[in-house]
Amino acid sequence: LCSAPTELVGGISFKLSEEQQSLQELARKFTADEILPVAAQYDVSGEYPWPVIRKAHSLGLMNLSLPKWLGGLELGVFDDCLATEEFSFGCSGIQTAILGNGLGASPLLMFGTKEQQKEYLGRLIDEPLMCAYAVTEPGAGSDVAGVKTTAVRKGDDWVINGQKMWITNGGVANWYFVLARSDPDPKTPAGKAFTGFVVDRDTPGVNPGRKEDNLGQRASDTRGITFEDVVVPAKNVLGTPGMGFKIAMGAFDKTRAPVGAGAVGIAKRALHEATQYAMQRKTMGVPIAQHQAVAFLLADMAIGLETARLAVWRAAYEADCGRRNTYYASVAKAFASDVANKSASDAVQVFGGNGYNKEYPVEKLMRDAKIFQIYEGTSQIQRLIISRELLAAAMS
Ligand code: CS8
Ligand code: FAD
Repeated sequence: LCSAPTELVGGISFKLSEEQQSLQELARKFTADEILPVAAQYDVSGEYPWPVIRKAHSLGLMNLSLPKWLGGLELGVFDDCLATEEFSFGCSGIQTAILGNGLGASPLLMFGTKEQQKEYLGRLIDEPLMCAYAVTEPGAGSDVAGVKTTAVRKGDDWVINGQKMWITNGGVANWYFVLARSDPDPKTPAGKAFTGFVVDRDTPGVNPGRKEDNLGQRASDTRGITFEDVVVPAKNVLGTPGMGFKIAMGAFDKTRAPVGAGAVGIAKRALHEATQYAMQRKTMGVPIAQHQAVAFLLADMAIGLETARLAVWRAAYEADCGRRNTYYASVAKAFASDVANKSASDAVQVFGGNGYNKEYPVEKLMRDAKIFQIYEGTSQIQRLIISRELLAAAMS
């Protein structure tokens, strides 16, 4: 599936297809009508934004990549990025809750059997249900190969024991993708030592903890989850036993561009708010936008926004063309995250004292932006991946 612009084969085009323009407009209208008006309220209450999720589901704005044979839209990573940027403009916490389903579903989309897809992805289409991707543990975040949760084969079943941490949608998910070590031999390489499972939330022994009290993206539900003698049928193994690490990595290739798009949404909002404010606020007899020092802050925010979006689009395009996009996905995710953080911080600067206050929207952007440099692989890990890919290509 290649849903990116294709009319200039061999050249380059920034023209969205009619379908992509419609999706972008729908997501933009949904953000204006349903997300922006409630973003501050969810930031304060920390409640899960179920009404927004249900509305998004009813309008077909959730689970965009699910296949047509299940009743989905079968859209590409590029399309997902278009919608995600819009949602994040309104509230990146609500956007993360929505995109969390994309990450949870990604291993099943790539490696699930028809039966697994029908049972678990089909549910997401039928009802506004959430799923989650449970890989990180208290002792293993950047180092996925350090995952300690175990899976032991017992007859036709597997028994999972361990603890996951920082799981988005952890308390509201209907099912989880879970990565566990299935080969206890420490000498077995990561690429063969782990198995990926789909685990129903209501399986005995699955226990989500309390909602974590995070700095930003407070509408998103983040939890630890314990797995205590959780019995999972062998039919819930994704791919084959031992493939789990590669499945977990493959999912990131699809989702790091959309996560970057979420960061672009913050950068766009920061520029929007800062520009509006700079044209109204006066000092020394003129709007502050007329002070070059302030205007250049806006210009730098614009440079970041435009270039980060290009990096995200490139990474998404590569994925939709069926090429391994690990390098581009990490470039996009790392760059867009840094841009979002600089832009949000600069927006606070443009607002002066008001920027530091909760009566104005930009302090939330600064709190929300930080997580983009941490989740879905930290900025350091993206650079590790980029440098490894770069050097491997140079040596080949
Ligand atoms: O550990 C890896 C890594 O990616 N770490 C970062 C972890 C991370 O990103 N966590 C995010 C958790 S999810 C989250 O935060 C959700 S955010 C909110 C949700 C809402 C928004 C969506 C690493 C550091 C890159 C690699 O670690 P190593 O242990 O050094 O492994 P490698 O030697 O590189 O690889 C081992 C084998 O795996 C194969 N591999 C590696 N990358 C890939 C990809 N696709 C397929 N296969 C892959 N991308 C690699 O080739 C090795 O296989 P061999 O057969 O041994 O050669
Ligand atoms: P560590 O790995 O302990 O890293 C600590 C610091 O050391 C970081 O700055 C890191 O960059 C640096 N560092 C570590 N190793 C290296 C290295 N080799 N080279 C250079 N620097 C290094 N996980 C999921 O599985 N599913 C989710 O849905 C999910 N959602 C999340 C939502 C939120 C709000 C948060 C906070 C986290 C979420 N995570 C999720 C986990 C997230 O992916 C991890 O927090 C992240 O990958 C970092 O892992 P860590 O917290 O263990 O930090």
